Amino acid sequence: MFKHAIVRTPCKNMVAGLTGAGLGKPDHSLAMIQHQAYIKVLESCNVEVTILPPDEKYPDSTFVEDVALLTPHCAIITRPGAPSRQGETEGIQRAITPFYSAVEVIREPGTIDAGDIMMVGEHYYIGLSERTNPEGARQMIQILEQYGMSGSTVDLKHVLHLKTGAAYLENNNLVVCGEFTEKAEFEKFNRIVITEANAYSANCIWVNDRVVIPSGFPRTKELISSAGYPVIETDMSEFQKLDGGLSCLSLRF
Ligand code: CIR
Repeated sequence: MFKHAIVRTPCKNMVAGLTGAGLGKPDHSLAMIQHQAYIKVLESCNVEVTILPPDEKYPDSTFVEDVALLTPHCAIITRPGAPSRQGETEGIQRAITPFYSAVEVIREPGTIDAGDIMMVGEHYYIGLSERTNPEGARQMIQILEQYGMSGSTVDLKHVLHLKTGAAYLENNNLVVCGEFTEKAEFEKFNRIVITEANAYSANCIWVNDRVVIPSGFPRTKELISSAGYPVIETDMSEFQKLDGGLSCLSLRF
């Protein structure tokens, strides 16, 4: 179960965020409304949410998930693959200090975005992507092993991050889309397959036995409800314009 979450308020400069989505610029005022609703959703799942202030220096800084991996045993500060995001780690390191005494860091030349890391119990799947290089993954696995956990890599072809197309919902249930539907390493899971038309909703989050999905995907809602979860929908349109999914907006631990 998660007790805490950390989020960062979107900055006005989010309009300059990285994106390949081709959906236009996000509207900051609407993003603020959606972000506040997202926080309420997390609170309704019984997590205490720490809200960090906007950081105009970093347009993508609302996507806090990428800059740290928060495990039950230690926190690991990542080294984001996009140079424009590397400075985001400083603020996150400060924010996690009250919660963690064991804090590790990924070092150059390793790069890793935690959007590429999916937790399945004590094992962590790490996508090798344009953001996460083999050295970043190697350092991450070494740190996980030091604390009694484990990790393995997954090659990615098309998606930005591993969690763009896969989400673990606990109880052996795994949401998969696109290239993840056929991966041998995921065959052992009870796979909930999302079609390409609904691909954005494959990035959903399990929070204390509920599943939060983006609004506008009735088929995904149906599939996840049928697997036995109460589903909560929340509007994500402005974050989608920056390639950001539901998981990217929070660190849950
Ligand atoms: C980026 O390209 O880094 C941001 N615009 C979106 C990050 C999304 N994060 C995630 O999928 N974990």
